[in-house]
Amino acid sequence: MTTKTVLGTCHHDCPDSCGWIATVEDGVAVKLRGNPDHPFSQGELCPKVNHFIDRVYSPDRLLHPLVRTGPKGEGRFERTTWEQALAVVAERLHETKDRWGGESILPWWDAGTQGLIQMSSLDRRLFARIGASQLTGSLCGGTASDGTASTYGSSHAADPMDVRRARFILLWGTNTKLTNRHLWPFIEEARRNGAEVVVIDPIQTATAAAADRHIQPLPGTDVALMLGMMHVLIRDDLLDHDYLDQYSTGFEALSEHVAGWTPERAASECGLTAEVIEELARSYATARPAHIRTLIGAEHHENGAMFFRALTCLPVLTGSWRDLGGGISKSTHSWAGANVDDGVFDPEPLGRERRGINMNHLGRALTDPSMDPRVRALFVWNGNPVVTVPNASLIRKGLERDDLFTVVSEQFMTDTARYADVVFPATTQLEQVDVVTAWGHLYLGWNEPAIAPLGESVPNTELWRRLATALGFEDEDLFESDRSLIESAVSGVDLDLLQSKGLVRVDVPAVLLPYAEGGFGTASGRAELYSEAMAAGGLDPLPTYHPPTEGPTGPLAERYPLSLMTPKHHTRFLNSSYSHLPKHGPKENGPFVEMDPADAESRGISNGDKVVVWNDRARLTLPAVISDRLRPGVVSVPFGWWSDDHGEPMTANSLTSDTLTDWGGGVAYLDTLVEIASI
Ligand SMILES: Nc1nc2c(c(=O)[nH]1)N[C@H]1C(S)=C(S)[C@@H](COP(=O)(O)OP(=O)(O)OC[C@H]3O[C@@H](n4cnc5c(=O)[nH]c(N)nc54)[C@H](O)[C@@H]3O)O[C@H]1N2
Ligand SMILES: Nc1nc2c(c(=O)[nH]1)N[C@H]1C(S)=C(S)[C@@H](COP(=O)(O)OP(=O)(O)OC[C@H]3O[C@@H](n4cnc5c(=O)[nH]c(N)nc54)[C@H](O)[C@@H]3O)O[C@H]1N2
Ligand code: SF4
Ligand SMILES: [Mo]
Repeated sequence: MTTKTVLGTCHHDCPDSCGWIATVEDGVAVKLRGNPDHPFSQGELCPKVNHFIDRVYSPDRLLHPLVRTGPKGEGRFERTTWEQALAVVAERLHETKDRWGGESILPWWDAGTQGLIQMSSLDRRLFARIGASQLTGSLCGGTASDGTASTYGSSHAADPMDVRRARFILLWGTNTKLTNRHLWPFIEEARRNGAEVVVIDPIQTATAAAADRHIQPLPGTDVALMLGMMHVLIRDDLLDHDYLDQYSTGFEALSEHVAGWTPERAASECGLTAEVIEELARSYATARPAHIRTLIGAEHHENGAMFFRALTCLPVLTGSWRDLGGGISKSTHSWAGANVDDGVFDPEPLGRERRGINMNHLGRALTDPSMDPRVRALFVWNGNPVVTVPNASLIRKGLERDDLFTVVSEQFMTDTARYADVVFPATTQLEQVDVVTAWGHLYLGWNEPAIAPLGESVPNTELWRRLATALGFEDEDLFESDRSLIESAVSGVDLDLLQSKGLVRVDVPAVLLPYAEGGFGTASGRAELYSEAMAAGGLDPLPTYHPPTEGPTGPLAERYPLSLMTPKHHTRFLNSSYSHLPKHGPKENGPFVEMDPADAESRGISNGDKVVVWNDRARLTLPAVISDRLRPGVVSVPFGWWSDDHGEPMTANSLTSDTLTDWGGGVAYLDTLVEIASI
């Protein structure tokens, strides 16, 4: 028997990008454990990926190309050869392009793998050559980046690992213990040194329960809370005047602007008390270092970019960016740019703009008859939009269209793949080479394939090369090898060293103090509390609170009085991945609707009752769970579950709003209103 160990990196859309070690016996992966040399993940994986080998060898893995034999959505397919499947797809794409134009073809992908080359690389060139529509917007992270850049000129922020040096930690709209579990030990380290941990979240999450203080505002109202905090900081002169003078613009305008935002006014918007806001502002401004930690939870509101715009003003007012362990940490993705440039995958300019379609508007794009040209062919990989994208009922409706040709590359027969005309089998991270640029820490990870591809599955890059051949293209750049793609996108790193060690720190200073002495990426080089650029773009030049239109003060609230949260909830799910696997998502555990005792009582609902949750988009029948984790007027249906055994949709996203965020191209699925009744 031959045994070897292979270094890799988790590919999941998760901030932790853990290093792993696979043990392989006679070509079969038998064990997967965390790489103890990884400075961030420190030898641990997680309850999802501890069973990754079961996922790889699951009897449900798709191992051969399939063509549909039953109605769309029913999931009846038969096996075919690669040659035949490619021929069918190539013929249909040619026909579609000839008849309706290239823009009638839409590629849709997300970060099912966030590996550098397997997430998106050759596809960009191929779909440009076809002249297809371009996917724009972001389901995750774009709004947070753009909101931050409105104040700082880039989305650079602190090294999350420096949270360990903080004496005050504000976890604002992030559920660290669930979604970013390997950061928690660094928070605990700070705590042992006396740090106080405060969580601001409309839900009493596991993270909130573990904190010293939990502040529970109404969803989507944080900008008002921040304006109230700024009011207190300025009123009580808890400011770093020297920092403001040297490194910011617009302080006078901001002072005038927040003068009316008394803690009382902010408190009434947020459903808090003025004392809570006073106390929060004071503890934030007087403790040093004070570290704000956020990820993406709060971006999914109509005012999502404004959340980050306002948040980024706070450490400028207090000068907290001077301190190692201070400032704000969020996605570290922009730092990876020091060594990784995925722009090299972009196609040569075509000399004309291709139509852009926001990825969050998939349902609209598939159902809007006025679109010219209508979408006639759809390619999906690295995502399961029927479960994960808002207004999912509309997506289903679109995918049912007889005149739509759908191709899906997948590892499993997901709710989305069930609508495909042709399904291609995809490899997993154990079977493909990649480099992973983390967004939760500063380490690049190498992923060496540990085993040969199972069945006839192929990496996404190989699918694009095969498809390019089938379509009759000969351009060399469509056939670049995986190694060459990596070499062209990664610079300033010894790739052999990266491959042999499995990880390398990105080339940024060992002591990362991005804004200790200004250095902001704005036109003025300063943090822009008042932003000329925003004003020029027709947006508020100052941080401004706009309540959501689909919220308790909006026009729909009379019919639908309850705000619906649809959070990540399950330690064994990664978005919709794993919810179908036996060790991860026993169907009897969910989904459910969680509600406050007051909302339940006024509707005559008892714990465990079957209830219907509805709005104009959909109706879901779910068991009620009555708890004190929410507040009256706010209910929660956790997301991630596929449809039930009868094909009935169970995804929370059937109900969610696909209104876009204020800027940044994201989506406000957390501004959704519903009503609930027992049945
Ligand atoms: N176990 C597990 N881990 C995951 C994932 C998973 O599905 N499962 N998904 C991964 C992915 S793709 C991502 S992007 C990250 C996301 O990581 P996070 O951003 O930490 O995760 P979310 O759960 O989306 O949101 C965090 C919190 O924001 C809160 N929130 C929502 N609206 C508001 C608001 O208006 N104000 C405030 N203050 N808080 C609000 C939610 O209640 C939630 O508890 O997690 C990753 N990690
Ligand atoms: N209501 C609500 N909606 C949400 C969220 C929420 O918190 N609440 N979270 C949002 C967020 S932050 C995100 S990031 C999105 C995630 O949305 P999606 O990206 O759609 O997430 P997954 O459901 O994990 O789907 C990833 C799919 O990619 C496939 N895959 C993995 N690796 C590969 C590969 O190498 N090749 C191919 N071809 N396929 C592969 C997996 O099998 C899986 O089916 O969901 C968003 N939607
Ligand atoms: S899903 Fe996240 S926490 Fe789990 S192994 Fe992958 S990177 Fe680590
Ligand atoms: Mo995400």
